[in-house]
Amino acid sequence: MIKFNDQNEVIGEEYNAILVGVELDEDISYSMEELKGLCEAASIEPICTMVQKMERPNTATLIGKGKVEELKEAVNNMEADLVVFNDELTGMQLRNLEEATGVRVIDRVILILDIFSKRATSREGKLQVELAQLRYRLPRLTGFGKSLSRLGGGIGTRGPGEKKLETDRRHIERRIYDIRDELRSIAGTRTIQKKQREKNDIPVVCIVGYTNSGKSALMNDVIRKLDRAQDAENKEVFEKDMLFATLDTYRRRIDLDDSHSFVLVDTIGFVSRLPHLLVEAFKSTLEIVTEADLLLDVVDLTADEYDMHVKVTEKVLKEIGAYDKEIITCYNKMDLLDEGRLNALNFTGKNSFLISAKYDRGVDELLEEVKKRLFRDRVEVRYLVPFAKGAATSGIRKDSEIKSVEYVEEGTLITCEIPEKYRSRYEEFEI
Ligand SMILES: Nc1nc2c(ncn2[C@@H]2O[C@H](COP(=O)(O)OP(=O)(O)OP(=O)(O)O)[C@@H](O)[C@H]2O)c(=O)[nH]1
Ligand SMILES: [Mg+2]
Repeated sequence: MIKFNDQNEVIGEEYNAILVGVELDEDISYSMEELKGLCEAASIEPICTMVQKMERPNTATLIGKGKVEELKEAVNNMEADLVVFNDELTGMQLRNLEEATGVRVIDRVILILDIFSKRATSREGKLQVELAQLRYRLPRLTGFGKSLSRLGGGIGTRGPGEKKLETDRRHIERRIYDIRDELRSIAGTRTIQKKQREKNDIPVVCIVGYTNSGKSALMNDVIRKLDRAQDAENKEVFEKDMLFATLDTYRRRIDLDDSHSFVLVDTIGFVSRLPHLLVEAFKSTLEIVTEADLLLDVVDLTADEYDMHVKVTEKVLKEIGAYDKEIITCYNKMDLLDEGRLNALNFTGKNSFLISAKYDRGVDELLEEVKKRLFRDRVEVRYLVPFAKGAATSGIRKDSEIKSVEYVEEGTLITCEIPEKYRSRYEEFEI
């Protein structure tokens, strides 16, 4: 028996779930394996898997009539209390399937949303997930309210009774409006922060990639290497062997040396069939990716389908409008591959690096390349600015990385590295 708390969230006991997938024209075995991983991340125990090959899904129940009967029997025989579909279900399909099986039915979208809602920590992250949940619920409200219907945003939430439907709909719409409002104001604050960053002109590097590939591990390795501050340890981010360990973006300033710094950003991981609603909701958090000077796509070499992971990442980057960025692919976890497999890999050029974020292998070479790309358009220039032109001196300080400053009779003598695009601003002082 599953217990709910006041908010209708599941407490205590795990669900025993039957996983169901529909195979149209592509092989879904990997996707079903991943669904198991997602279940585990949501404390759901997958007890059996059913796949139906078909040409066209059934409008009323997704799977065919016979398969529904089979599912019903399996639920009874195995005492399952949940059915998880790999495909997104319509409101009608959810209702019909719940009626037929007598247990709660959810789909991949609710499952991922549920994991996200449990893990989100920042105010913004929580609001974004809630927004996606509400937008999922709204078109599925109609027709619900039969005794068995328990459609909710999260796995543990129970749906409304028929009479409450209209009130619920209005309530949801109002809540969506309020959330959007608050998200806009959070985004506004971020624009101010962005302006400040631009003033300092520190380049931004975003770590992106499939979930569990080692993005946070890479971030932590770089922090350990280069952050000489006493509280470097406190700057490390959460890293764990589970799907969606990171749900917010984390920014850290990294000083490569005295005159080369950048902001390194750890982001949320991607997954195949990432619900579109969620990508939408996370667009503002991922906005930093679209503004980055360079992306590091971390790929887990030990994953059987890492090619597919690269493709999924490409697809999401396209969706958020960041695919035109410079990308370095970082093939990670090389420590887990034997010599033979490593030798078989043939990465040429400076667009792919073989690394181990955990054991700090290949990361120095990677950072060397990052440095080259970020600062390649900088030139070393010497300026002599008369004391009367104080504004130019502060302008140079703002726009460049200062190497040295000397005060001579004629004025201030500055040696600095300045981005090519700002050079002309101070042309008259160049010596
Ligand atoms: N053996 C080995 N394990 C690694 C390496 N890099 C990361 N890991 C492990 O892989 C797991 C996932 O690493 P994370 O850094 O949390 O992965 P992530 O990409 O941030 O994942 P999400 O935040 O969930 O998207 C952790 O258990 C890491 O310790 C590596 O180079 N070698
Ligand atoms: Mg992470």
